[in-house]
Amino acid sequence: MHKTDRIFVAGHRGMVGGAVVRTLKAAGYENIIVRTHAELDLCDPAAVRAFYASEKPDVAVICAAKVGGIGANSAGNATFLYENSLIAMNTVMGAYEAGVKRLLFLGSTCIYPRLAPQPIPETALLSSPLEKTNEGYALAKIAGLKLCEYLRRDRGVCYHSLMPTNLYGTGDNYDVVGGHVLPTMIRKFETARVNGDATVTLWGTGTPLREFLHVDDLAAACLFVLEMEDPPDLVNVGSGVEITIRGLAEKIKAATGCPAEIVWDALKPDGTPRKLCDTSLIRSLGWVPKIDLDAGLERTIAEYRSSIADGTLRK
Ligand code: GFB
Repeated sequence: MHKTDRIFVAGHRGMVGGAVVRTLKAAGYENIIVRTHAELDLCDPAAVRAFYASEKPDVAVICAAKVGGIGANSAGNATFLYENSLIAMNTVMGAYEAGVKRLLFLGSTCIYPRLAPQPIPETALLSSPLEKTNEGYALAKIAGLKLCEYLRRDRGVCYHSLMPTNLYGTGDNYDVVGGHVLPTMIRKFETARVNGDATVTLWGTGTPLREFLHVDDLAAACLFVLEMEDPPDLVNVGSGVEITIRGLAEKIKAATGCPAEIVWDALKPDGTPRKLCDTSLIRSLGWVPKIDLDAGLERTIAEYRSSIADGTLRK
């Protein structure tokens, strides 16, 4: 990738796309092309084809997706499968048809089987059944990464994928129904602290294990693989550190200074019991994460408080 390349970042208004744009610019890549949803509907193949034909990017980074936490996914598998399949097929095949030579496709470690070996190596893909709560999303992401793999193998373009673990950070979605666990917990504990509530209700049993990565670390990993001449087809990105959901709740309760008691609603789903990705491949290539969970949480809580104060919270 060259500093003068025209780089299309799909999904720049999302948490991941926003971080990728910031990171590319900070590294001296100024020629970045973005489109809002209103300007370009990525589910519309003709619109995406016309966009690529007129803009002719050299590189595409596909961060756009319909995303959500366990609540949104389990209630909306049909939509998650449909929209994410369309976005993946249109952005990847559209790029290929327009002669884009380089493309990075982003997915999620929920592409791996529910009971994959832990930590989960890239080779666990398609080795056994998926977690049901997010099967639709996972299938769409698997289709996208496979399309990249086939185009690279059969047609000689450098299309490759990164699979990040559970992400959090700047620009996250704080919707308590559809959001992911970490921003939701920040919002729940902060709201309880401000309102003086006696309890905070969280979902499931608190026993599942998750791994969290700050989105700026992911963006650095994106730049790292984009600057490689011959990156592997599929690479995991994670912090390598896991924590129980109960442990995360205790951490956020302490970091927000919220005295409320935690109540677990076991009628809500736990999802996959454990999801720690094996990051030995990306580490062997030379990438390491820089933001540990305590530092990342401190920063994210401060950003949450300032976005509440200035009315810019995404929810
Ligand atoms: O982050 P999360 O929504 O999704 O939930 P997944 C992680 C865990 O946190 C589950 C528990 O065990 C939840 O039961 N949890 C506890 C809560 N309290 C809450 C709460 O208030 N809100 C939420 N949302 N969870 C998603 C997938 O899976 O992860 C996506 O559905 C994607 O496809 C994403 O892969 C990264 O980690 O289970």
